[in-house]
Amino acid sequence: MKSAFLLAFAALFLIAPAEAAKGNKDNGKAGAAKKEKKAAERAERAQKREKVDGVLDVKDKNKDGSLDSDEYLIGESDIEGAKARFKQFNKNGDRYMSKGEIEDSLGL
Ligand SMILES: [Ca+2]
Ligand SMILES: [Ca+2]
Repeated sequence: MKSAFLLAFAALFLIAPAEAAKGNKDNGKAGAAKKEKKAAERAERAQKREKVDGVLDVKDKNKDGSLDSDEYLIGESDIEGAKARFKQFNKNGDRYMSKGEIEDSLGL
């Protein structure tokens, strides 16, 4: 009776760490996948930010860090579409599409 108890007790100690290790491994995998996804999202956001910077670089003629509609519409082939986009991006409805507004609109 006593030995059976000891055996069960010993088995508990053998199984428990194995289960714990398995759990950690699974968590590790999920964690790594999550980290990878986050890294990919971060990279995508960084890429979008670079694009925003690029667009501002080209279009922000007076270098005030935001685009008025004239600046934004220069070089756009689809003026009506660009106007709609300007309205959509210009969240606070002033005359400027700020870098922050552009980034917000892109989910950055
Ligand atoms: Ca400007
Ligand atoms: Ca604005």
